[in-house]
Amino acid sequence: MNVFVKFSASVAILAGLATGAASQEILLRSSDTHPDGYPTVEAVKHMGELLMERSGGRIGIEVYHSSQLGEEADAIEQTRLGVIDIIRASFGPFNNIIPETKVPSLPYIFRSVEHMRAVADGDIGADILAAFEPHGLIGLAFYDAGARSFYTSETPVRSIEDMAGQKFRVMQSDLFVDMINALGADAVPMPYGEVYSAIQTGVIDGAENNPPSYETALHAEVAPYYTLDEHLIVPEVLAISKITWDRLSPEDQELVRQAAIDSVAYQRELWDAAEQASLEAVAAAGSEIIEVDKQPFIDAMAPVYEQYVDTPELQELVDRIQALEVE
Ligand code: GTR
Repeated sequence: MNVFVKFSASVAILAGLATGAASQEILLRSSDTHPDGYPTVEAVKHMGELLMERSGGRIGIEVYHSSQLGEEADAIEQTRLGVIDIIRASFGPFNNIIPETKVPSLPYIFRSVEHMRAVADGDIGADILAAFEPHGLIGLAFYDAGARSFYTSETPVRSIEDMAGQKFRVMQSDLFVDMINALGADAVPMPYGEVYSAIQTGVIDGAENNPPSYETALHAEVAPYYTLDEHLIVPEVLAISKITWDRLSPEDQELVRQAAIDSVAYQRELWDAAEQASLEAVAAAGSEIIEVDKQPFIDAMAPVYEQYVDTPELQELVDRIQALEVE
């Protein structure tokens, strides 16, 4: 089947065009779990504008935000199958599928957001993105997601001891389940969209995420204690289905890849502003922002590294990341 026919059909439907005027156009469907206006959603829209401009109006992106195309783990599968063209997701839900994605998902692997950005922008980032291809996806770029911290509904976490016996939602990744176990708590993997009501009904005691997610998913309403332990600086990834990719000409592939790369600076700019604003907004709305001694959390992670850095290749990636000096 000629892909351009498929794409032009969706263009015609989405744009309400009755004629074949749009028959040369390619409209890529992109999935994001976050609401409209969130930095990742806006950055992919920006990528779409760059593509439109550079392709003379031939290639565009339609961003489906708020999990309209399904929760993250399902949307990843749909992208591997070519039903969705582009997925913007955390590295976390890829962990059980693509071994290399476990490395940027390890707790405290990055010393800072600057360290993560330096890894993302260099050879190590390129090697991690290249690891997507055998799994039906082409990794295009890293986006920022700041640092994730724990939040709870009833019992604030003021030290690692307060983790004991509490149930935390994690993304669907075995690594995160064992990370929670290593901290003395219980993990409940579940889709992002179910977290609010799971906390509200007491199925779980809390979750973990970065401040903009904590704010925009309204988790702050039901879990007002936010502990700045910053256990994960797990980045986001932007990936395109290999099925879609293989249907593009080499020239169009280059346009798509470059537009993705060029959207990173915009995403970071939006991210930096959103992170601080979210912390201030949730604090103003009544959340308690708790400073905590991170060292016991860092120390507790050794078994997670032992279990999940389980091949010489993954160990080498860890070593390269740890050895990378940042100005
Ligand atoms: C957010 C991330 C989402 C999603 C979500 C989650 O920080 O941007 O892609 O992974 O966390 O916890 O499910």
